[in-house]
Amino acid sequence: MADLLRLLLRVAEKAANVARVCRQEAPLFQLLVQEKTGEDKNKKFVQDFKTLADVVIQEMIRHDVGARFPEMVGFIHGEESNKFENGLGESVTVTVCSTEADTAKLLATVLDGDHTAASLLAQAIHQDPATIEASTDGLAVPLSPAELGIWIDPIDATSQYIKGREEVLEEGHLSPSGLHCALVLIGAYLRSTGEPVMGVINQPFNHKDPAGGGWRGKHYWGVCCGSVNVCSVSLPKAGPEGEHGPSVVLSSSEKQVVKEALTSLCGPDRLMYASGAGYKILCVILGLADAYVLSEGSTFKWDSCAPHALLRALGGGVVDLTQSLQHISGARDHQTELTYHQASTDCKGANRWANGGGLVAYRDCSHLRSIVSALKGPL
Ligand code: 2IP
Ligand code: CA
Ligand code: CA
Repeated sequence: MADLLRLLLRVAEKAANVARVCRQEAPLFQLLVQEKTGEDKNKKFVQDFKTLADVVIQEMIRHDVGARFPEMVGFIHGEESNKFENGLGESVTVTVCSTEADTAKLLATVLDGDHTAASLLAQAIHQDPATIEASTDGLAVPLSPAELGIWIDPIDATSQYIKGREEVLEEGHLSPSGLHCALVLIGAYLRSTGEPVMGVINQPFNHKDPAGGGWRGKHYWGVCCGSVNVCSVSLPKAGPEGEHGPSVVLSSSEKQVVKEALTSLCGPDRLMYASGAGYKILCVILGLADAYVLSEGSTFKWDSCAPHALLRALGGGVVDLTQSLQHISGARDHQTELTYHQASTDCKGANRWANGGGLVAYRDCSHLRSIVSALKGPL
């Protein structure tokens, strides 16, 4: 199944190209950032284009994975629906066609006849990405495609992607907002148990090419199944024991009680804020924070599946916060780890796939335990 990993790395890179093209090519960029002015139809059209970038990327990934592994067709899910309504109120199903010309033709119907924009998008979708550097040689993954399902978030942290603030990243530091928070997330899980087993994260806007060639990305991957635990990120060295509590990253919209309880545990300097659910879990993977705590059910299976697989490969995980709070302290168990195969039957629409109980993403179980006990009283 190392073939699947290589394919996911390739399609994630293609997705990153599409995300970059939408910002680099003037006709697409204008659609992306256009202010919502004018009549209602225009407002809706611009809003739709933002979603279209996501839909197109998701369909491209679904198409490429399904073409190579037909056993997975029907089990490749994502955030977006491919049913799309254009500015004229017509319903169009966005798919990737067998030729670039056909894809361009279909996209033009969604883009209200804007052939330039449609051709640029189709070109990026049908282009082969540059070869991905990933040392997957010799990696044997004991899984078959018929056992797996996939969750795709074509662009996580869309608001940061649209705003497009450029940040120069400092090695070893978390940068709270900006283009670098936008990530392509593709995770694979076991259909039988819902465990996340393989994940690919592509960060399309990691740094600017010093030679002026535009944005360059970065990718990360991990596999965790049976005795195979491999991650492209090596575990950062643990800090000096006992001196501090864990460092924790939160959403800026986190509840005050949670901020207060964690300030007592961690100290005020060790609480950080960042945009993007995927980016916050990536910060934990990279050791820029020890944990990510979220008390609300505002993330979804497609946000956490891919980065969860990387954390598991590093010996950590992502648990349901509400369930963890109900558990007897000290007992480290896998029962509270998030799973990816079952919808919540008591919810409707996208919320069926929400991580409804909130979450804690962690690398080290001892941090998880101290965080859960610190939150037990206040929550
Ligand atoms: C969002 C995005 C947001 C996040 C939210 C996700 O996904 O990652 O940034 O909120 O939970 O669902 P926050 O930044 O407050 O953590 P998308 O951008 O794909 O809608
Ligand atoms: Ca998301
Ligand atoms: Ca998204």
